[in-house]
This record gives sequence, structure tokens and C-alpha cells, in this order.
Amino acid sequence: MKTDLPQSFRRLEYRPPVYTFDQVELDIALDPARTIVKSRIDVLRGKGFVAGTPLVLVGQDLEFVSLRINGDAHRHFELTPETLSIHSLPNEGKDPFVLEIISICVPEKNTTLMGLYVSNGNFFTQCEAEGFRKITYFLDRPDVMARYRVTLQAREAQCPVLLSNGNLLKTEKLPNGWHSATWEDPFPKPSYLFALVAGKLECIEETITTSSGAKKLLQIWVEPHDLKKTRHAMDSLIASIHWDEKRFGLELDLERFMIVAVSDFNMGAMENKGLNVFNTKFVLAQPETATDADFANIESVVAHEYFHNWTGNRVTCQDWFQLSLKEGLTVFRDQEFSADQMGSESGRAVKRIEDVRLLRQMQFPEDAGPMAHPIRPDEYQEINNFYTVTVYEKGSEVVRMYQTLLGREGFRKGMDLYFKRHDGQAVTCDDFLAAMADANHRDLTQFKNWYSQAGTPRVKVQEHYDATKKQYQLTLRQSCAPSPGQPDKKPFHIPLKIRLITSGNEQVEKLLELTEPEQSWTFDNISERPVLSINRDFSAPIQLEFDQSEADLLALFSGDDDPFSRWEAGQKLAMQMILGNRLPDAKLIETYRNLLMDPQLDPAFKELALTLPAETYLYEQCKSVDPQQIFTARRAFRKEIAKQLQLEWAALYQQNQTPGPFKPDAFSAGKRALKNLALSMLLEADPKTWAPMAVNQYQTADNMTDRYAALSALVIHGAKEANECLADFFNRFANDALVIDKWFALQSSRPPVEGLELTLSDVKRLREHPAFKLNNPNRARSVIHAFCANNPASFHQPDGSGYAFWVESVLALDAINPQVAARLARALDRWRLFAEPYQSKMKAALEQVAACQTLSPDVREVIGKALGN
Ligand code: B3K
Ligand code: ZN
Repeated sequence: MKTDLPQSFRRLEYRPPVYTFDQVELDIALDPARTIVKSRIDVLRGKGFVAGTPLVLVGQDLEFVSLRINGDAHRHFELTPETLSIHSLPNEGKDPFVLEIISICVPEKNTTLMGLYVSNGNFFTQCEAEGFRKITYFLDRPDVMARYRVTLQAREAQCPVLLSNGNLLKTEKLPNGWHSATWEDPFPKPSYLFALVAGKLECIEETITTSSGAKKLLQIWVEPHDLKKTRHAMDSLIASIHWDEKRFGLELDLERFMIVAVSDFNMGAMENKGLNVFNTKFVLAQPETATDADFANIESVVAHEYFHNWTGNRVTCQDWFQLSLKEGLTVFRDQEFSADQMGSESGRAVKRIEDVRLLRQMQFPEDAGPMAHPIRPDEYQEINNFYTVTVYEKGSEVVRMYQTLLGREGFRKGMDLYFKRHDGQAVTCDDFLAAMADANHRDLTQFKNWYSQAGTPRVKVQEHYDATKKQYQLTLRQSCAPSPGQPDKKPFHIPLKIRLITSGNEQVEKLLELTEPEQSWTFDNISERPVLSINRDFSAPIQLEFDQSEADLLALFSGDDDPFSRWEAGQKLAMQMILGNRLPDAKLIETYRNLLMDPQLDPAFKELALTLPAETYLYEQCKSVDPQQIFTARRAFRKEIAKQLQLEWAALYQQNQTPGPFKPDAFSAGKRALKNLALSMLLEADPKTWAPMAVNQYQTADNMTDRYAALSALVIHGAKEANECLADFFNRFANDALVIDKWFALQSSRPPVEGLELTLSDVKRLREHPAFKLNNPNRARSVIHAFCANNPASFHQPDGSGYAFWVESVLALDAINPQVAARLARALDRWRLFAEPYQSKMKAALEQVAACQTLSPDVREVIGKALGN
């Protein structure tokens, strides 16, 4: 029998904890080479208690020192590399008892960035999902919620600042230059929300008054030289706090709320109770160094982590299968917040389009590939692989559908009931659904299929208009392709917003609820054949199969009053033409022209309407992908738009300047986006003529959005001036890591231009650049992921050289940081969709990685699933 089969965890095997923890006291003496952790825990019986069961704690990469129970040394235990099992408990565990454990960890050797680690000489932790076990032996599962009191000790010269969750109780001077700080978090929490930060940091702070009249201290901690870049994050935090009070009646519950920025971080940020830890990328911003997109991302990530304080922390997950309970809901909340911050209806629509674009570019491929899983997965090998666009973005769409079905007020009632029932508990997605259903007296049984079934549902549209009866009939059929472990799917409950557009007065606008495999609706008194606008505002995360005529699509693209559907019609037209290897015809060009010149339309909307569907989205529409062919067809299509509308682009470039001091608001950002699209289009049409204008913008820009856009237009279109500007950019920003990441990413994701292909030796040169660091996730991603995941036309070479680079990089990264490696490993997920010779070469590359004996469970799961094992 094979014994090295990867271990799978299954949702249905959940058992409540046998033991649980009440009060946890941690004493942590911080030393990069040898951190001593003493824990003192009050242990109680759990819901699953059975007398005589040993207490099994988990621990990873820990040196065990000692164990005491009720003050006495205890010898009845067993240690394995991952567990500490304790037997012979007092009265076999029936009475509460005090457990004391001492163990040691080595933060400076920890390159995984999970647990306790060192970055630029400072200490940080990351515990979600299972990092706390790298700090001390524990019941490291989200349904064990305890109150923590934490004392941190360190050399004062090395670590003047000592932070942990909750409120600061006291600080003390200790002998030999050491000092300590004691923190107490009044709210019970699972171990994944624990955090500590220690080092040479400084903060900006503000005091605000919340809705109940309480005063709260807000702090943003960074390395001293970054203090000047924290204002935007602080403003975003304050706005988030007020928004959550207003929209959901949720108030900040702690006296103090802290955000800390760290440059070595596996993901975006982490919602530890009262002490959020952030990737610097999502905190630091100044107009000179951050783009409009960076400003918007910071606002949304700050909001997201803050919103977790209620959706995630006060009410948490019973087990990790329920991850979307907190993540889908919190993404929905941050999307709504950002939409509200846009300041106008058209701004909201722009945000919605951006969110849908991300979902379709990233989540649809996931849902159709080997890693497809329901938003509440049933099985995983490594939970870190399930922080996915499905759990997050599709999860958010599922939450949005409740709001669509129940209305805003109904949704709010459901949220209120959810908190009333579950505050302080670790619960499930079913509990959330039950709160929504009960608060609204609705039967949402069928809605559960969104939680249990993977795959993007397809809805086929058939319409029939009877001119004599003045009757319109709409028939919808739903289906969902099989996904791993799910050959047959039950019908989903799909809310579809529709409108029948005619030149007459009838206003048929409806929310259809598609619940059967096939359903028809009849509409009477429709004076003429209507144009159907369907899935308005993207009311459901589905794929439509609708042979709508190009004339109807053009009509929608010219004037649908729902901005999402209007945008969508344009995308569909472009997609069909690109996939059919066609150039935009005169009618489409005319529609583009009218849209661009329409003074009523938001510049941000225009920019989105003229941005073509991404290559990865186009792949999903094909039976067999030839990446070079798709790239060429898409690029030719773009060039044609650029050339045909050259005069308009030149005019838009002038009209959308934003003179005066830089403002990051949505309207100004939209103008910059359109102006910079115009610049890029001008270079697409004729790089020689327009490059000098880009160079001028590059040199005179007072903000990163404009400087970077000009640089990228030069680089992407192969202008001869590009190299000089690239060199200048590097020198100007050599000391700013986040900007240097942009410098790397731009070069690594540059699509091929005729006669100027991005070769593998170019990418390797970037990887050998003195400023490249494989162990810094942001930097690694800026070169390696940027090339393998964001530069399809250069990555997918018929000779397979891109895949060889991928193999090398996955293996090199896996030895350092399995989470970052596993993300990269996903780049070949869709290999079965590709034509030859790509497909065979991708498969061979996957097999090469699979053959490595020392793979992390993270990478092993991704590769195993890709190969169908
Ligand atoms: N909850 C964290 C993600 C943790 C990822 C662990 N591998 C950030 C967030 O979604 O807010
Ligand atoms: Zn989150």
C-alpha cells in the first residue's frame, strides 16, 4: 500500500472540540535566534468531550521544553513532529485544569512567513490559517475561542515597540536592557486572530468618536521613513469605521485599533483582532509613488480588514470549510463600501464593472479547471490553497444575490439577526443562510446549491416575439458542467434582472427568479420586438449563452441604461470579433466614437468600455486555445481601434488632463485613466509620432499614475525611448521597494511587440538583477508571477521554454515559501484547454514538478489536482 498519499481533510468529518480553552496567557521573550514562549492555559471540556480522551495539541517547527499540569511537571505525553498528545489528565479531563508549556522557535530562520518571523529586523506574526502552531503547541482551530493576555519581552534597543491584540495593560523596564509590555484582548478569539509585532516602528495616530460617543485611538505603524505615506490609509480607516456604523449599525468595539505595515508578507493583509498586519503595498501611498489603482486598493483592503472585525472576528468560522462565511461576506462589504465612496451612480457602476471583470478573468477559469471547488469546499489537503477567487469573489457574488433577492432592507434584517444569534460564536455558512431566510420569512433551501456546487452555471436564452399578439416570450435553460467530484448538478436559484427595451412607453423591468432547469415567461402588450437586456448589473455570477444579434448588441452598447449591461454588450461584440479573427467593423468603430465623445458619460466608464476583454477570459470561450493566435487577433483589433480613432484619442488626451495638485478622488482618477488609455492607443497607432509626448509626460508628471502610464506606454509599444526612461525610473526610485516592484513587473509582463519579443533571457536577467530577492514575496511576484501569470503571450512559447522557467521557479520558491510557490503552481491549471504543442509541454512540466520528492503539501496538492491524481 502507498503510504505517502497526501492527507485530505473533509467537511463532513468535522467534530466539535473535545477540549476547549478559556483564558490563555502567553509570555514571549523575543529573540531572532531563540524565542522562548511560555503558555499558561485554562483547559475546559469541549462540546465533543469524552472522558479519558487525550488532549492533542498541534505544533510545528517547535523545540519542546517542558509541560506542567496544575503546577506539576507532567510526564505522560507523546511528541511527534506535528503533535503533542497529553494523557493521564486530572480526573481524565473532567475538571478544568491549568496547562503550562514552554517551547522555543527560531523567527530568523522562518522564511515561510507563517507563525513568528523577522522582516527588516522587526518581528511579525501571521497565524491564519494554521500559523499559530508555529508559535506554541495549541488547539489551533477556529472553533476554540479564548481570551488572551500576552506579555512581550525584548531588548529595548532592538525592539522599542511591542504590540499585541487588544488593550495595553502595562509596560515595564527589565534588567540587562530588556523591557516588556502586557496586552489584554477582552474578546474571546480563535488562535488565527492572534498577532504580535515588535521592533523599530513609528506611528501616526488619530482619536475619533464613534456612534455611541466612545473615543477610540487609531494608529498606523510603519518603519520611520514611511511615516509620510500613511495619511491615505488612515483616512480610509476612518471612512470605513463610519460606513460600517451607517450601513450596518456596527461599531468599533475596542478602545484601540492598530494597523502595521510589513514588507515581507504572503498576501494583502490580515485582520488580527485590533492589530491588523498589512503588506506595505496596501498601506503606503503618496501621489509621487502610488498610482490611482494603488490608492483605490489601499482604501478597499483597509476597509476589508476593518470590516472583518464583525464579519470574521466577532462572528467567526466553525472550521476552515466555512471560510467564505467571513471572506465572501467581507468582500461584499468592501465592494459596497468602495462603490459608495465613488460619490456618484456612474461611479458605483464603474466599481461594479471592475469587480465583475476580475471575477470573470480569474474566477471563471478557476471554476472550470482542476482546482474548481464550491465556495464552501468539501475537501482540502492544504487550507492555504483555498484562499481563492472562488471563496472570495464568487463568495461575494453569492452574498450579493441575497441582497438582490431580499432587497437592501431585507438583507440588513438578515445581517442584524445573524449578529443577534451568533455574536461571539464560531458558525457555518448554513447559519448565515438561516438568518437571511428567517429574518425575511423566505424559503432559501434551493439557494444552498450555491454553497455546495462548483462550476459557473450557464443560462441559455431563447426569445420569441409575436407581433400580432404583441407578446414576447422568454425561455431560460440552466445547466452547469461537471466539476471534480461533482458529475451532476442540481438547478441553482438564479436572480436575473432584465429589461425589455423598446421605443414605446412600456417599461418592462423585472427580477426573474430562475429555479427550474427550464422556465418561460410571457410578457403582454409589448408594442414592438424588444431588445433584451439581461443579467443587468451582473445580478448572478453565470455565463449567458445568448445568440444576440450584432445589431441588438450595438443597440445595447449605444444606450442601455444599465451601465454594466452596456459595457457587457461592448465586451461581447469585441470578443466575438476577436475570436472570429475579425477587425472592428465600421458600425462598431462609430459606436466607440460616439461613446468616447459623449459629454454625459463618465471618463472612467469610457476607459472600461474601450478596454478589451483579457486574453485569459478569451481563452475560456475556446475549445482549444492557441495563445499566440489569440494574442495576435486581440492586438490587431486594438491597433485598428487605435488607428481609426486617432483624432479622438488625441482630443481625449488633451481634454482629460487634470491640472493642479494631485487628487486621488474617483472622478480625477477616471480622467487620468482615460487620458492614459488615449496615450497608449496613440502609441499603438503610431509609436514614432507619439512617443515624444509620452516621454514628456513621463518627465513632467507630478504623480505615479501619469509617470507609470507613460513609461508603460513606451515599454509596451516598443518605443526606442523606453530603455532610457526605464533606467531613469530605476534611479529615481531605487530606495522605494514598492516602486521598484513596479519597475520589475512592467518589464516582466511586457507583451511581445513585433521584432521585440520578451525573451526568457530578458526575464532571467531580471531575476539576476542585484535588486531581485526571491524571498521577498512582492519582489518574487513582480518578476516570476508577472511573467508566468500576467504575460500569456510571452509565457506560452511553442518550444515550452516558458514552462521550463516555471518549473525552475516553482521548485526554487517552494524551498523557501510554499504559499508563494503554490500560487505560482496554479499558472498551469488550464493546461487541458490548450492546443498542441502547448498542452503536452505543459503536462510534461507539471510532471517534472510532481517528480520532486520534497514538495510542500501546498504545491503537491495543486500539481496533483492539475494532473488529475
Ligand atoms: N484573512 C486573511 C487571509 C489569510 C490568508 C492565509 N493564507 C486576509 C483577508 O482575507 O482579509
Ligand atoms: Zn478577508
